[in-house]
Amino acid sequence: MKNIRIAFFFILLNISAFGQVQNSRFADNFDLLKKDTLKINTPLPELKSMAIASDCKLSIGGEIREQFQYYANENWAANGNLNNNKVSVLQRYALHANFTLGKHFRIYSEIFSAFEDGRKTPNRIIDENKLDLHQVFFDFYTKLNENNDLIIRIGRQEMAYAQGKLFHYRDATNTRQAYEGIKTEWKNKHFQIDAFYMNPLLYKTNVFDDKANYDNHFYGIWAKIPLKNIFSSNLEPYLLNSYKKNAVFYNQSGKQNRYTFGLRWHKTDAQPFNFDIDAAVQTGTIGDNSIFAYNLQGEISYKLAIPWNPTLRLATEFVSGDRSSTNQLETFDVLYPLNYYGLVLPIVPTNIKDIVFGINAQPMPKLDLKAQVFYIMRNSNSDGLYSPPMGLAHTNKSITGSLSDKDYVCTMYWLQGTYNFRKYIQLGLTYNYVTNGNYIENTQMDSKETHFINTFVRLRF
Ligand SMILES: [Ca+2]
Repeated sequence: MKNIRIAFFFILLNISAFGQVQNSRFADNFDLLKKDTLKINTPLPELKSMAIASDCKLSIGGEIREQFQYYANENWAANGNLNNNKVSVLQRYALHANFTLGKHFRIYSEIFSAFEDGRKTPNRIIDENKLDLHQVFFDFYTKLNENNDLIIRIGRQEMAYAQGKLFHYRDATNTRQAYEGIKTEWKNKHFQIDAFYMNPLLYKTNVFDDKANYDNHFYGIWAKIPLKNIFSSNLEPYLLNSYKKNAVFYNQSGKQNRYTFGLRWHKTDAQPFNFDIDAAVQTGTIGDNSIFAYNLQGEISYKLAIPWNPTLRLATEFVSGDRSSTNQLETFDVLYPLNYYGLVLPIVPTNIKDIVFGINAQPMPKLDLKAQVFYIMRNSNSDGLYSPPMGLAHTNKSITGSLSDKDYVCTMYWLQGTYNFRKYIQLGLTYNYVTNGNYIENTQMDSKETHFINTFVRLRF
């Protein structure tokens, strides 16, 4: 099986394909051969915009990604270093078909296969999913009138908002996250308003065994309003409700009904100066108790007009954690986020205050270099750290059993290079070094600094 997979990979490496593709492949331009906006010559034009009948077209595409990962002291050497000095090989394959019927309908479907070899602690759902239907949805497009467009999307689908801090398809891990439900997008030149109701997918590692998780659901309204006269920025008010049948936090657990009221203001148009500010408040109930939590995030960046075009970036998060033994829960629920701190640090930004300094540069047009430093503190001593999407990751109790009074989690250094080869092949190398701060030393026996190397090659066609 392994040999077949590797042979399949090298055969496909020899096939030239497309580039400039979207991370969620359903957002690709499937009118490629009509409009040719991607300006890519492919030896496989027969896979794109195939005319099945009049006004009825089929496009096929996909992705192969191979990763090699190496850990020293994964998770600050928790679990007795089982995975030290092991190289983990992660492979994933995706194949999608986009079928458009006239101007009003399309069906998009994608199958997905992910494998891991080499870890001593294998079969993690973020690494393995042998074969499953990752997405299948139906789109209906219509014009409400001359200026207003409406899309209704029903089925299993990826979604992402606001840089993925609340909902994301989570690309860094070997498997990706999708949701099942219905979403509408109402667009005109003044705003876009999305409304959705979703169940997250509950993943299992075997063949065609993934199902919607009916114990958890969420619905919401997310608006995007361009403010052309104010730095060409965008305003995004959003309102969400999330229900979890059994939400688990360090100090409370139970049936949770949680509302999120948020406002994001950002300018991310690649001009020299950009910013992104997001503030959210959460209320609701868990068991018989009330919830009050908040999240403040800010980011500014500036691109210098000097050789290599470096962009300097400064970001911060201030996210509430549970404060004390009062009945109210103050832990912010990040819902279904991306891996904000990368693969090396499987924690989500809640009960966190951090500062991030980064620099990106392009020594040549196809090469992107990135260096970042994260300085991460715990916000409340009464609460621990949480893993994606929202599980228990690191205790609030010290080795001696009392609440830990330390709050410095770590400093993480992140070096990354990405090379885009012939538009459709991407090569990447990441190195992370994570210190063990006094909170980690205080709560985990024999904790050690973590090193992590990840290299990948990705082909998309
Ligand atoms: Ca499965």
